Amino acid sequence: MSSILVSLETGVLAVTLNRPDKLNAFNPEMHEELRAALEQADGPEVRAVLLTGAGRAFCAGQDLSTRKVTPGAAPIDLAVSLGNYYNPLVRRLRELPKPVVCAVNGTAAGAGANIALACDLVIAARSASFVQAFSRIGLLPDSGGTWFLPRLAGSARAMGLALLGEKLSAEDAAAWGLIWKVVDDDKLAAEVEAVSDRLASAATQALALSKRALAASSGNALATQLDLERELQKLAGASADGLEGVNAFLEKRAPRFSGELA
Ligand code: T3D
Repeated sequence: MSSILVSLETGVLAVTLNRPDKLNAFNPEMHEELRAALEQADGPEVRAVLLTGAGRAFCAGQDLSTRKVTPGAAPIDLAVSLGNYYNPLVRRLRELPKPVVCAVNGTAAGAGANIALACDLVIAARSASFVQAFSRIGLLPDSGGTWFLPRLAGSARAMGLALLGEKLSAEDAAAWGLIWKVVDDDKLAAEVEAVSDRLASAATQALALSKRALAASSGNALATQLDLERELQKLAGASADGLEGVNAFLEKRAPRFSGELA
């Protein structure tokens, strides 16, 4: 059985983590398959990505059954795992010039929680939860957790989540600004499909430029960010979709965006 399911429909590349009996915990095979699936997102036929999990969890982070060390043996070098797998995955999600929607269908724990937070629009089922499980097993948050949490939730809440490793409900995650929204469990599939379809018919380049500008903002002074907006808006305004958007508005009709990246 493949540990990643992939389908492409109406411009949306749907990627499902598919190790439900392991709560979709990551092993090297799942990392490799996910990497390959996300490579498909480079094609012009893909205009949005939807990431979710099969079964009752979104993802329980690293598969800990591969991490048992016998007493006296050399420890596993976790820097290798982060360098080969988790860090490139988070960077890929952040740098992909297409919107990534994450449908958090259940528990998101450890790296699973932070991979969800790395996505652009996170929509969670009401029964879902987020667990920075790392401290419980003697680790610190990775996969961008120490970067995302203080920026999204503020440093006090970031510290509490990281040090205590307590379960945060989807509703609190939304109230704390960690995610876009929470919906009833039976509405999740329809909601994420509607949002993904909407993004897949939007002006893809403008969305990519928005991602780029927002990503740069946390390291920029306002003056630098204003300069960046000026440069990027020049590109957006000169693009086919930029022209189509304004023309459609003036002609009082719905825009037909091509989604071309340049
Ligand atoms: O190592 C590196 O490469 C470095 C990178 C690390 C990144 C990380 O993600 S480190 C953090 C790893 N993840 C965790 O520590 C989470 C561990 N899991 C849990 O805390 C809980 O299972 C959950 C909060 C996710 C869910 O709790 P609950 O009560 O809903 O389910 P459960 O009963 O605990 O788990 C159900 C089964 O899934 C159970 O197996 P069993 O008893 O039915 O055979 C459990 O052992 C298994 N499971 C859950 N998480 C993992 C896992 N098996 C392997 N790895 C897991 N991460």
